[in-house]
Amino acid sequence: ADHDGVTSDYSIHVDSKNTTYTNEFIESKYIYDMNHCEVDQSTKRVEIIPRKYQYIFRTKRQVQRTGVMLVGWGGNNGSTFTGATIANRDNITWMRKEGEQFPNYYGSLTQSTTIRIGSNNEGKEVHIPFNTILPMLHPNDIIIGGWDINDANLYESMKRACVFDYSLQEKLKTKMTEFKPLPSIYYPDFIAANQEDRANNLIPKGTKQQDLEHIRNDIRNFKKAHNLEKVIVLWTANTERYTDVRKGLNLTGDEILQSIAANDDEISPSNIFACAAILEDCPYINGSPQNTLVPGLIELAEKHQVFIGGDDFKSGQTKLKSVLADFLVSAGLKLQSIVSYNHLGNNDGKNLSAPQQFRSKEISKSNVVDDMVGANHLLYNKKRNEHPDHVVVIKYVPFVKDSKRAMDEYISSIFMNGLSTIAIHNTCEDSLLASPLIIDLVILTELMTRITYKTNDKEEYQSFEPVLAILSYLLKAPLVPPGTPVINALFKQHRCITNILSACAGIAMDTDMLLEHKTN
Ligand code: NAI
Ligand code: DG6
Repeated sequence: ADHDGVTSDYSIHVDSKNTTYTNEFIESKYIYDMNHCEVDQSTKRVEIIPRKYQYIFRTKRQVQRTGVMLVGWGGNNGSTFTGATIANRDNITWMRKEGEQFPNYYGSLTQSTTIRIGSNNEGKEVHIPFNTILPMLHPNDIIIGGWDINDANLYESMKRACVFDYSLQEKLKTKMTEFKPLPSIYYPDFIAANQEDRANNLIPKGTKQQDLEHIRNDIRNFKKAHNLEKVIVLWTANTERYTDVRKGLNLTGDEILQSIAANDDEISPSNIFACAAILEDCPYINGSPQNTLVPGLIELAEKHQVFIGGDDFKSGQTKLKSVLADFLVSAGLKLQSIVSYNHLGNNDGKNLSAPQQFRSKEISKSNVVDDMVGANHLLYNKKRNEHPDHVVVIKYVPFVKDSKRAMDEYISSIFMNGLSTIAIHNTCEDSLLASPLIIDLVILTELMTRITYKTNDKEEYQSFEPVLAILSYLLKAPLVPPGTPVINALFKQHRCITNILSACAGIAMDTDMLLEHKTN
């Protein structure tokens, strides 16, 4: 009764001199208040100097005709994302023993969440759908394509994934059969040896330079064939092992281009895809944990002003971890031990049963509490480099297929040295958690390509920094511009997105103070 919600067929209009609407743009003047701090260790005093920065944000109103090219299209995520998008677009319903089922976009930040925007005359809170804050691409309109080293069409992939109910698979059969992944690049050294029998859909064997040209050509063809204004390339293929990062190989843009030209063994398939995307002016998103986006590729993206984002979709266990750890540490409880165990039986689990690929995942799953621990020096002694124990276990159990089991134990020291142990068990189809993230990553990345800003000292509007840290909410090991802080705490990441979009729309951001209800 205390809420007033609107649906996605509403639009918003901001009645303020700081927000202007033209046919082409939404323009918003925004004052960014920031505390500059000077810490004097000798006098133990923190001097806080409030500073104000003026920004003008400009958002193009016209959404671009956008395609996504998935690397690993025939995998569980690729087929689930594709089938779900078709089911939603065509309003396909299906039967299961509980009765008729309707498609939805649950789990998608852009499609299934709301933002509190203010209050109405009766003091009721007004919530708007996330995707009405600024003009956004609709998932039903995303044109989907991509590559896979396996030649199965998308119907066969969907069947193999065992994610959707049988009757939904049958209803999607005609459309999904039409989709066939393009042949891809396979360098066996990078994914688990147990994937070899899938590799039957490969581009002709040549040099890595030829592979790069081939993929660039695929992107150009896809863009032209579908008359697209924007193509986003997103890696949802198998987790690769880490590549070396060293001088001469991939520390600069020139080095990585030279290493590709020299056919260097340490250039991975994902390096080639990222490089091809950047050179084709297409944003590249890494949904897996490997270190594709080496310094040389970041430099290349900066040079070409193309957005990149990564790493590793953040779906269930890690999302919860980044909430729970934040809650415990923010409550003044000293989180001492986290043990995260998973077993799953899909092809991802099979690939991760190999040590080097597991190691990539272990790294991305392990660093997710560092910022919360680092922010509380009262609980964790910085000089002693105190940090909770953190162990990650993943086991492959074919029988459970895509239905992943995740068990976590959190032990914290509490008041007067008591202990609190929290144990969590989650069972859930992994790909049904990951696929909505693909939707959000595409929609938010497309939106970011339409936003520019200007500060007082600049003449020209410019794009945001090419490394899209704003996508951190959706990714386990957020890639951020060199030298900038990594934020893992989930609700800080959430506020970062909603506040930046609010600023661009010219809406005062939600401070949660609700002063109107606390003052006379
Ligand atoms: P999957 O194993 O079902 O699909 C991967 C697909 O990539 C396969 O069809 C495989 O043939 C293909 N592939 C491998 N190398 C390729 C290459 N060089 N070029 C083109 N295709 C290639 O895996 P799934 O479950 O779809 O996951 C995909 C990735 O997303 C994995 O790295 C996984 O760790 C990551 N991920 C998955 C999450 C989930 O909840 N499902 C969450 C977080 C990350
Ligand atoms: C088992 O850990 C397989 C992985 O690919 C995960 O399922 C995936 O990375 C999701 O992990 P999380 O921690 O975001 O739920």
